[in-house]
Amino acid sequence: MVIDNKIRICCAADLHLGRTLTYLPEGIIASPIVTWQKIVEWAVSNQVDAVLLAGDLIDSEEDFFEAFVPLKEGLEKLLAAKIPVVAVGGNHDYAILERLHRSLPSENFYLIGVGGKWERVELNLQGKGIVIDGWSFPSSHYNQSPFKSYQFEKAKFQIGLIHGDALASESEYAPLLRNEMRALPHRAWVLGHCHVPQILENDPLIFYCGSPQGLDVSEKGEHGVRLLEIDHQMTSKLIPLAELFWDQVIVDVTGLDREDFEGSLIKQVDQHIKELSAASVGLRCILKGRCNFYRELSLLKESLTGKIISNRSEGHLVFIESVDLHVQPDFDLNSLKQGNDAIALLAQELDGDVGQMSLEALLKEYPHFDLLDSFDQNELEEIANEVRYELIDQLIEQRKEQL
Ligand SMILES: [Mn+2]
Repeated sequence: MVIDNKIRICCAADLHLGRTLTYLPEGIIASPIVTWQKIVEWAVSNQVDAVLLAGDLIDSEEDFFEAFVPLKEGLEKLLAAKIPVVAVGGNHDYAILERLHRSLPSENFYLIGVGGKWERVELNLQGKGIVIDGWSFPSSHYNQSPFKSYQFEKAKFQIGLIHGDALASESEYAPLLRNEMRALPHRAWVLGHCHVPQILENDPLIFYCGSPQGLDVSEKGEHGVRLLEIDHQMTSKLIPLAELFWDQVIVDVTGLDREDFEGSLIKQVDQHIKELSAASVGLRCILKGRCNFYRELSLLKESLTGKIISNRSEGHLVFIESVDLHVQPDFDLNSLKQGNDAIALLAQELDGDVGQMSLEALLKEYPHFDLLDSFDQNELEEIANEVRYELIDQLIEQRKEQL
C-alpha cells in the first residue's frame, strides 16, 4: 500500500542469470533466477513506478536459454502491472541482452545505449516526466570514460543508468570518474558492476546496486535491490531480497572442551548473524584460539563443511560453507619451558623470549608458504607462533611414540 506520493524506482544490477552458486546443501534453494523472481514479486506487490536494471543481468553469452524464460516471465508480470523496465548492458551481457531484447516483450521494456551510444527515455511516472539517460557496453572491455560522448540537455528529474568502474580512475571496464559524474546534471546515478551494494555519494546520489544474490562467500552480508525514492529530493534504501546471504564468522575455541564445541559454535554463529534480515546464511567459519582437542579439529573440518547447523525461521537455514583452521594446541607453556630441549626452546619463544630460530626459517615450515607475501609483519609473527605450536605438538607426539 503506497501511502505518500513519492515516485519509487526499484534498481538492480549484476544478477548474472545463468550462473549456478557453489554447492548448496539440500533445503536451500538460491540462485540468480530465484532472486530475479523475488525482485519481480517485490516490485509488483509494492507497486513501484519503474524498474531500472544496470547491466550484467546475464552471466555469459551461452546463457540465452537459461535466461530467456525467467526474463520473459518476469517482464510479463512487471509490464502487466504497468511497471516500465529500463536496462543497459554490462561487460558480461552487452551482446546477449540485445539478442534477448529482440525476442522479449518490447512495449515498456527499453534496452538503451546499445553500442556505447548514449540514449534517453522519458517515463511518465505519477504525472512527472522522469528522464533516464543510459549507456551500454559496446564490447567486453572499454577503457575510456563513457561520459566523453554525453551530450543531452538538462531535464528536471534526470537519472543516469550505467555499468562501469567507479572505484578506479583507470579501468578496462568503463572508468566512471566521480568528478565527471558530479559535473553532469543528473540527480542520481544507478550503477552496476561492483557486486558490493554501496552508496558512493549522496549529492548527486551515486550508488552501486550490488548483486541481488551474493554469488559466492566473498560477496558477504545483505544483498538485494535499491529502492530509489523521488519527491523534492532523491533518497534510497537497500531492500534485502537474496534467499541466501554469505558471511564470515570467527569462532573462538579457547578454553572449550570437546563436548562443548558444537554447542559453542552454534551460539557464536547465532550471535554473529542475528543482525542479518531473515534469509538462509552460508558461513565461512574461521576457528581461532587454543584448545585441547586441537588434533581432532582437522578431521572435524571435513565433516563440518556443508553441514546445516541452525534453522533461523520459516525454513531459513544456516550452513557451513567452509572451515579455516587457525587453532593452536592448549599446552601448559610454563611446564614445557623447563629444560633445554627443542620443546623447551620453542615454548620459551612462545612465552616471549628472544627466538633461537629465525622468523624466516620458521615460516618455511608453514604449509601455505607461497601465500606469505600478502601478510604484514604482525601477521607473520602470528603465523610463526602457529608454526611453533605445530612443531611442539609434533615433537611431543614423537616423544610419546618413543616411550
Ligand atoms: Mn560487470
